[in-house]
Amino acid sequence: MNPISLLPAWRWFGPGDSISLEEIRQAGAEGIVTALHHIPHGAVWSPVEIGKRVAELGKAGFPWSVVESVPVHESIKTRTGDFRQLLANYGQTLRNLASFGIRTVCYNFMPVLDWTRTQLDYELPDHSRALRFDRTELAVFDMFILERAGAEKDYSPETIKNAASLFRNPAPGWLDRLQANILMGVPGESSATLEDLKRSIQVYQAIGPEGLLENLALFLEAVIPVCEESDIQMVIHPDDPPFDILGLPRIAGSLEELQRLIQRVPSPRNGICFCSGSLGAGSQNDLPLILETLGDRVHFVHFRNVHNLPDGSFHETAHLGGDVDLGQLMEMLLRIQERRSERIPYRPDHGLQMLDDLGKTTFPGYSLIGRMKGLAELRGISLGITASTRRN
Ligand code: DNO
Repeated sequence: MNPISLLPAWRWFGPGDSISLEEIRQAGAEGIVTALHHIPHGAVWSPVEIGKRVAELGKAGFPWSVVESVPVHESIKTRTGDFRQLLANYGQTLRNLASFGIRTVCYNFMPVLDWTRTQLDYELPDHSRALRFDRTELAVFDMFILERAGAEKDYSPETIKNAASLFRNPAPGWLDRLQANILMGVPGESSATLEDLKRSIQVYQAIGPEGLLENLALFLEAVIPVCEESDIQMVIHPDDPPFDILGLPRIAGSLEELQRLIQRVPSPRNGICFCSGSLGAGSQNDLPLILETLGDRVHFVHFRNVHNLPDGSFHETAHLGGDVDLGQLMEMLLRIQERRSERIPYRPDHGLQMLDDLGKTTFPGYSLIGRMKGLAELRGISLGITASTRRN
């Protein structure tokens, strides 16, 4: 095995991030994952704006390893309005990024909401805090706040009973918090409103999973030729959570769905961001099998861990503390990387809020110390694997 580790990277939200590039350097990262969050979804990222970010990172000694994300505008996902212009804009953004040597672009194709959690400060036994997705709490939101027609069909009688009793006797402020948590977007970007969500649910119900896959394929067919010309690798982030919620269709949450997407648009530029936390929250998913089957498509990795409950609820855990065996995945990824001429970038995705960060306001999932701990552990695992392979 080639004794070179994957490329340890760190998600930085730009100049508004309370964590500095210098701190990220001290945390052990070699590359940066970032996006131009201040540019409205759908607008072209100009060479001037991209250049400013490249220069800022360069000054701190970092390459811009991955763009996460160039967001896909809702009108592209729904194929409505000025989607043709938006597709042209996306292509132009990719060309502009490529002109700065940026080669990997992450995106997701989740309707309206990016990742969804019901609680952002779930206390673990050691008093650190984690993000959590609770099915009963989702049912409270779905049935009693969103008041989605037919929502009760998605929950067991027991969940409905528990949700009704939670809704009748909520802790002060809890219902508002629940709503804000579910509607929350990417840190530093605006949240969806309840009205947006209601409207979108109707639109997406008419589109359905087949229609959404078709819209994704049409998006890729428009941008992949640009990627081929400009040497860009697109990577789709899996749906998080990787199953249907709130009546919204999901199309990238399992091996079968990812395979279907690749069969539909076979160009090697149609790649995957392997997120162990998102895929790991699906009981249908065998993560080593996904990597074994689709490893050649993986060009970016999120290492994160979760603990799953039988009803589909889960909470995030320390990187080495959950149901997913990150050591095994790291070993497989090192083998996949051997077949490549380039290192695969990875980042410690989400960390627990812990130690000194408990007293601070941090972006949910993106505090410094929990991620630093995760990164240190991941680098150690990688080194352990490569050292032992060298010996054998
Ligand atoms: C959550 C992240 C996601 C991810 C996007 C990619 O913490 O993993 O927000 O960046 O879904 O487009």
